[in-house]
Amino acid sequence: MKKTAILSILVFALAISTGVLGYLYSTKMVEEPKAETPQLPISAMTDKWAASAHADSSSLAFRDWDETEDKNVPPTCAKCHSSSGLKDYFGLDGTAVMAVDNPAKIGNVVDCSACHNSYVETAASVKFPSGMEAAATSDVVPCWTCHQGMQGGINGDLDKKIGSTEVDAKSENLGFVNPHYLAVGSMYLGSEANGGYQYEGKTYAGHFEHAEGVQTCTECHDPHSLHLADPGFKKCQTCHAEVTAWPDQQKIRRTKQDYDGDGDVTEPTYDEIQGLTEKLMTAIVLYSKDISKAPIGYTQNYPYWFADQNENGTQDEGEKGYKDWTPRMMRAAFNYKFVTTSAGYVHNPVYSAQLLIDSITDLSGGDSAIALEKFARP
Ligand code: HEC
Ligand code: HEC
Ligand code: HEC
Ligand code: HEC
Ligand code: HEC
Ligand SMILES: [Ca+2]
Ligand SMILES: [Ca+2]
Ligand SMILES: [Ca+2]
Repeated sequence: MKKTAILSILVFALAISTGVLGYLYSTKMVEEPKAETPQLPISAMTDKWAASAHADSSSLAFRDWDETEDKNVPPTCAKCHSSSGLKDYFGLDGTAVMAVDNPAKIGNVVDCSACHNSYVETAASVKFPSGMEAAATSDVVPCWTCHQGMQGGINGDLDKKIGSTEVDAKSENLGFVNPHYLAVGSMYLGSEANGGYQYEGKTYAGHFEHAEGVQTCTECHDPHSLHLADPGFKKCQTCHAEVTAWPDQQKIRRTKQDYDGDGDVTEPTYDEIQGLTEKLMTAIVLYSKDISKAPIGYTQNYPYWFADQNENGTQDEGEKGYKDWTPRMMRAAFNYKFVTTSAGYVHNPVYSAQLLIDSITDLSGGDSAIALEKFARP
């Protein structure tokens, strides 16, 4: 008896609450068109921004210089790790344009003035680390400027370091060249920014031609909260019915090709790229043992690549940064980090697949033990 009583109270309460909610919802729906009370856009934007990663002054991205002697963000880092550095780069402080001339204060986050300023209003292009310049609308100029990485695969330090070293030879001058983090602008633009290491003789996809309403950074990301722009995942659902919650974006598939060569042509594109990523890692490790004669391992934090002396895949005490690089390994390692730190599957799946497949193929040219599966290069 007691149980049924409780149950009926619950059902009753539920009925009332859904009724009330339904009522509120319907009046809101009815009233919405004539609601002329202006929202307070500035405070709404400020609240969203304050809860975002851009405002997180405790994040390592804004605190990495805490222990330095002069307690400053040096000019080479300030462009993306502080608003004042970006404004210096834009020439808004009276210094040269396209150059950071002064160090910035620590903890100066990505504030309103990074994106809302007179340079951004009129800018029509953005320069990338490869030296290439791409036409841009002003809303994405700040995004592309900070989310572009620090190295282009070609025309960058990578080829300079390699110089004339033979592809499978080790040399003391060689070392990991880091594309840096969240280089999503470069990923999105593909060969129009030359962000990845593009192999000679191959052609590469340009920017990801997606669909109307989801082409630009700010069409998909709310520039203040950084989350998916309203109406969130429902925006994806209009065209991708499989998206019914976050992170269902990872279930989307449109391509008919088996990028990772595992015979599965129904798995999500996320898994095609993930499959290639894993195969590239296997290839790099195999090559390091067979050709460099020193096993390598990867960790998401500095030094990223380490000498995995006991070959267990994790960095143990005493296992230092990797030193036995060959040019082939450097290119592959560069592309591995570039694709895995820029959510390649959603920002440019074709460019991602091309870079990963070409990296595995190149490594196999030096180590015949690396299996070349039936990758479908898009
Ligand atoms: C082109 C823009 C750009 C430049 C230049 C740049 N960074 Fe970054 N950096 C970023 C972005 C974007 C992130 C995003 C980090 C994240 O994942 O939280 C980042 C992340 C980091 C992080 C945090 C990594 C983590 O695990 O959260 C460190 C540390 C860092 N950068 C150091 C540096 C240093 C040191 C320099 C200068 C030598 C530098 N960066 C120059 C854009 C840049
Ligand atoms: C990372 C870049 C970025 C940052 C940081 C940023 N904004 Fe914005 N903001 C934008 C973009 C881009 C738009 C245009 C939005 C759109 O078109 O959807 C915008 C739009 C706005 C608007 C609406 C303007 C209009 O015409 O409707 C207001 C108000 C605003 N921002 C205030 C702020 C405030 C206040 C801050 C700091 C607390 C801030 N923004 C930080 C990029 C940024
Ligand atoms: C001044 C450089 C700068 C600008 C301009 C900038 N970003 Fe960022 N962004 C960063 C840094 C640095 C981080 C990492 C922050 C952290 O770790 O707290 C980041 C983080 C992010 C994240 C990750 C959020 C998360 O929760 O992990 C997204 C998404 C993002 N930015 C999108 C954008 C978009 C879209 C724009 C343009 C409207 C933009 N950013 C403009 C530097 C910038
Ligand atoms: C089609 C919509 C779409 C577009 C266009 C888009 N993004 Fe994203 N972005 C996403 C989604 C979805 C995620 C989350 C991916 C995941 O975690 O699976 C994401 C993730 C990110 C992240 C975090 C990556 C990480 O690994 O934490 C950053 C930074 C980012 N986007 C920046 C940008 C920038 C800058 C642009 C413009 C060059 C852009 N995005 C364009 C949908 C988009
Ligand atoms: C207006 C329709 C439309 C909307 C809205 C849309 N997409 Fe797409 N999406 C497409 C089309 C069409 C393709 C195939 C594009 C191509 O390959 O040329 C695609 C492809 C993709 C792919 C790559 C799949 C593959 O196999 O190559 C991903 C990932 C993706 N969309 C994510 C998203 C996300 C995340 C959102 C929401 C933020 C979104 N889409 C919103 C139409 C849309
Ligand atoms: Ca300057
Ligand atoms: Ca597959
Ligand atoms: Ca180990």
